[in-house]
Amino acid sequence: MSALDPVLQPHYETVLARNPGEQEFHQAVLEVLESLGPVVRKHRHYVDEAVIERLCEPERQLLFRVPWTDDQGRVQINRAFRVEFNSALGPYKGGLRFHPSVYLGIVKFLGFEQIFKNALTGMPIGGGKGGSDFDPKGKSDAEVMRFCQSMMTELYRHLGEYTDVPAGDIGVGGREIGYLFGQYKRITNRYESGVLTGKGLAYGGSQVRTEATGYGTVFFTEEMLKARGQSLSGRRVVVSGSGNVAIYAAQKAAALGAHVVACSDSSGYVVDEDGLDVDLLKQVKEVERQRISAYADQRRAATFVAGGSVWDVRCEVALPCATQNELDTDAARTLLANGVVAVAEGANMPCTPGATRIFREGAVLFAPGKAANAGGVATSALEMQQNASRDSWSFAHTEERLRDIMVGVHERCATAADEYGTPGDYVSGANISSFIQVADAMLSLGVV
Ligand code: NDP
Ligand code: 2IT
Repeated sequence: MSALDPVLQPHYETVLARNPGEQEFHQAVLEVLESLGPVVRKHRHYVDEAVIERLCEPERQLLFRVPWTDDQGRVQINRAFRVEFNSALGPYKGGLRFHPSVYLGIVKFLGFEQIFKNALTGMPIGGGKGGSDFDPKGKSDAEVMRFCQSMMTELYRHLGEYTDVPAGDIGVGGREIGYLFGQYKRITNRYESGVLTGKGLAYGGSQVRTEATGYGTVFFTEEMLKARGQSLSGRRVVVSGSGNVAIYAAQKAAALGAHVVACSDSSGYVVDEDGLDVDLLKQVKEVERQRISAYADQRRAATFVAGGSVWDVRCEVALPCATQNELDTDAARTLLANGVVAVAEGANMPCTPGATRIFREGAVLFAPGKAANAGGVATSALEMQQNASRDSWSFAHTEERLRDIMVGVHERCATAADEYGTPGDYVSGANISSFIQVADAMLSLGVV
């Protein structure tokens, strides 16, 4: 594992100085820059032509007020963001997150990651991210709708199928995308299907988009194991989170013969030694919008543990699918002691830098989020393709495309890691392969 190359040190310091207090953004930048030593030693022009500085500064950052009225008739004010980070490869593409923790530093870290993730998919999409500190928990459908409509009333002027194409992320699923699309259509008087992805199947959504991030994470995990002559079949798996990514990661891992025994939310975790009942999990989380404890209430084999860490549950394959920095060094040591062989980040940056180091040094197969969870945005790009051609594909065909894309992401990471002297290291492979692609495109476009 490489430390920061001295040539790149001043660039990192500039990022710290220009973006004070944005710890998650600093962390995401440092992880990429730490991988780039061998690249800039071989290709000095990336430094000389200021590609690193350009990449670390978003092309555009939007920050605006979202006023809305709650069910009691009180006016509420939230803050919303859209960071349009890099459009060298295509229109800005990336999700919207609604969570009380959202601030500019989180949106920037996510937007920065998205540039590289999107490049890894091989699809023509640039990187962006957005969101709000609005908390959808405990809000009525009508409140969520009024918030989404108000947010889009400002955001619409910055979007377009050739400009910027949001989708979901934490707290933003099919319901929110529907309200956002409805308002966009109303304001613009255009049925511009390709302006948002993650749409419902009834109005231009793609098969497999709902499942894509979780499925893709598992496909990537299978590829890593396959490269070592192993497979997921019969493996004990723990997933963190119990939202969109976690549910479909659990579903696909089980379909491939794994034994998925635990998942979590921010209040605790559930252990189910009979194997998670994914249909029940979907009912509890997607239909009833309940807490994970309600799953245990409805299933005798399951136990809910309030608080605590889901990573205390023994497993061979760990799939962190909740949020950033949820898996720390203590958890990594526990997983290693319990015999973990593979960790794949379904979430964005869920492992702290210390945890990542422990896995990489411990010879655990480790897939960084920008590779492992790229299936979601890749299927968004497939949704855009279908919208552009006014077509809709079958589930089987779309899933096959997703599988091929994840095999391609794995291949790109593995090849770059080999070429730059870090074989088997998917972190450096992902960062190097995507950096070179984006940097070359930027240089071709001139100083813009
Ligand atoms: P959801 O909102 O559907 O689910 C999020 C899950 O993570 C919930 O179980 C939630 O628990 C838990 N969680 C969220 N914040 C915290 C926190 N601060 N502490 C502990 N648990 C938390 O989101 P998604 O499943 O869509 O997203 C999960 C992760 O995957 C995120 O990192 C996202 O950026 C990433 N991702 C999502 C993609 C997508 O297509 N949706 C694509 C690629 C990556 P609780 O309900 O208690 O808050
Ligand atoms: O982090 C991510 O890749 C997403 N939230 C999905 C982005 C998208 O545009 O589908």
